[in-house]
Amino acid sequence: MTASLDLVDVDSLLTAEEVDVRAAARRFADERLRPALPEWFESGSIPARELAKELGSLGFLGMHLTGYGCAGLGPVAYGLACLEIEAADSGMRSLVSVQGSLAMYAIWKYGSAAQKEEWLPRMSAGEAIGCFGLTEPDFGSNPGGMRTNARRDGDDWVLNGSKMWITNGSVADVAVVWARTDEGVRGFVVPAGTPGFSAPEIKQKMSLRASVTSELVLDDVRLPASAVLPEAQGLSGPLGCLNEARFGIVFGAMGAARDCLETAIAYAGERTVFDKPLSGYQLTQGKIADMAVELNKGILLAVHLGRLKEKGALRPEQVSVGKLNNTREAIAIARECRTILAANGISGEYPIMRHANNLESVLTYEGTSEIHQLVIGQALTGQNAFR
Ligand code: TGC
Ligand code: FAD
Repeated sequence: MTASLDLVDVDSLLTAEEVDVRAAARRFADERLRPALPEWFESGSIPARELAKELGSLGFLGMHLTGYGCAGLGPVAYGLACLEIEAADSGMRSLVSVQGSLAMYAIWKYGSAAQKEEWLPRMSAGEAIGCFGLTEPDFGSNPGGMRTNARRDGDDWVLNGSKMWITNGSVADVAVVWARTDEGVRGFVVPAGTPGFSAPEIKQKMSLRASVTSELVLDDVRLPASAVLPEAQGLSGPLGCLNEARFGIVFGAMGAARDCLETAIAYAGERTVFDKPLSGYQLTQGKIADMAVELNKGILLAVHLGRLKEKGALRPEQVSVGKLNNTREAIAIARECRTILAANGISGEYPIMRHANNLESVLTYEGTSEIHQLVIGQALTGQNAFR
């Protein structure tokens, strides 16, 4: 956060290492990502392979994991990197989250020694891209209903089904695919070239356009016994990965919000209406003050959850508090900032509408707001209201 927006001195809660990581991520976002994003968003295509290698060389892929070339940094450092990258674009943070917190984390946490050796060093370097296939066309919020199945055939597994809305799918070298088996839900490591596996890209997105989103099709995909993730059994496997990615979003969403607010404050200082700067009107200052208060509260919450995570004390419903609050407030901030820029607010010359559109996806993926309300509701009341 710039000094001027850091109203409550969140910086004083950070270590020198965390500040350094944040500065490196901000530099990359400002120099490499921000100038290119309007064009990537407009064309709906990104140089995913180049970006993965650059992010890998800077240590941003799987940066909170240990070993296999991963940086082994703490959760707050990881969160701050997500924040700075999402200040450029949520799609860029998605690339980082899906690679590090979903695909790599699944292999790191539940994989065999051979799976880890084969994939993690290349993935942390950005030489191999991963995706994470949980959602299906008919089962998003309720992944336990999944139809994708894996049956044993001798020593092999044979997978059939489809996954939907999968980030990085078409550019992935490896897919972590969750499937129903006789033993409950299991995870499988599927190399992209496996016969019967395809990943057509989803087009015509109005949100997260600077991100690859795909369907995964599994048509009699035959895999060796060694492809199953040995340490994941049941739905707690994929849901355990979601905790990691949701944590990154708690920080990331505040990056998109900060970028909108910085843009709006600068604009209001330059724009003259009725003979004086827009920033000199009480209505404008009321908006700016309210947004800055929510931004500071959101970042404080993110850092607090990060400190709990450092101690191994972060519970899933606490992650839900952060994901629910910070995505909801980020999209509210983006929309309010858009009003300050008025017509210019809808132009791609400014990042605000792009962030607002992206945040529609961020509000939905990694558990919709309603799902996080229900997780929190269940924790408070003891009643399961999902079904
Ligand atoms: P339920 O019966 O409650 O639980 C089944 C098993 O899972 C355990 N569990 C968890 N474990 C770890 N972390 C969590 N957060 C967990 N929540 C539940 C639970 O203890 C149980 O374990 P066991 O050993 O007893 O079997 O499951 P349910 O079917 O009632 O579902 C609960 C619900 C609705 C909260 C869950 O299904 C859910 O979170 N749904 C939302 C799905 C979702 O978030 N999908 C995201 C897909 S990935 C994505 O969007 C990537 S976006 C790209 C980017 O990040 O940029
Ligand atoms: P649904 O589950 O059909 O929900 C529809 C509506 O019903 C929502 O408002 C929801 O909150 C509400 N609802 C659902 N259940 C209840 C209930 N019990 N009570 C009240 N309301 C309820 N998934 C992956 O696996 N991997 C990825 O990499 C990935 N990347 C994505 C990228 C993008 C750009 C997007 C948009 C999505 C991505 N997803 C990914 C999918 C995402 O996780 C799902 O879209 C999300 O979980 C919601 O599922 P759904 O869209 O099927 O909505």
